[in-house]
Amino acid sequence: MGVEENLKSLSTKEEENKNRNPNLKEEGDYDTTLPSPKKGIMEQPHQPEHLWTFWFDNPSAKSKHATWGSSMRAIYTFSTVEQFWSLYNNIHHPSKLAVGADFHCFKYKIEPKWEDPVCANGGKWSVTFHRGKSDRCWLYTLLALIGEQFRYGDEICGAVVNVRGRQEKIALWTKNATNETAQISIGKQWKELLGHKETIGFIFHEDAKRERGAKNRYTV
Ligand code: MGP
Repeated sequence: MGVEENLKSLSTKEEENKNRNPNLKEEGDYDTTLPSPKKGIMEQPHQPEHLWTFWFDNPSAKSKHATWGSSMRAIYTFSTVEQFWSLYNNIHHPSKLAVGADFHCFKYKIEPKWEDPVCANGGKWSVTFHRGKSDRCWLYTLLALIGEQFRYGDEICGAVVNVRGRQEKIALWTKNATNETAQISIGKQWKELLGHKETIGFIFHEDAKRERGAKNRYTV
């Protein structure tokens, strides 16, 4: 199945879920409806290749003096596309998250930190949006991850959206920053999936650790 078709079939599920509960994204709403199985047919859950974990860093728990990441928590690990949709439909999307929040979706057992041994030699591609404008691209990024859309899928660690006062930033973290072929392929494919026309840049974590505002090593 091609990228577009795959996204479409996953997006259709989102539409179906919205139709089931049109008030879904209101504060305090929890969708408890589940798809009713057809009589006599056991529906097999769709198993992604990897388990994925959502992580959240709560801005109200952040203090200027706290160590970076000390308030970051793994909130849910999911193993099926159905579980993904139930979670996705019951959590706030970036436009509704509080300023300062960081929301991550990483492969199970990879922590969204430079210090994680799998991330340590990696880097990230990022795209910046005006505040309130990243919801669609965040969803497309999640669908591309769990739908294993990337040709260099093994290179992917996960994705994060940082919600800030004036902007939202989505970053795609990868494992081996020096593997230029893989990074360029991932960057190009990600832009294509998002329908993003502007140039995006890739920063090595090693550089980000040394200085804030590190320079892009690759651009596509
Ligand atoms: P950032 O969030 O990657 O940069 O890191 P940005 O987007 O320029 O800043 P923001 O204010 O919009 O969040 C910001 C700072 O957070 C870094 O300079 C580090 O001090 C700290 N930091 C970020 N990350 C991803 C890590 C990490 O993985 N490990 C540690 N120890 N510190 C980090």
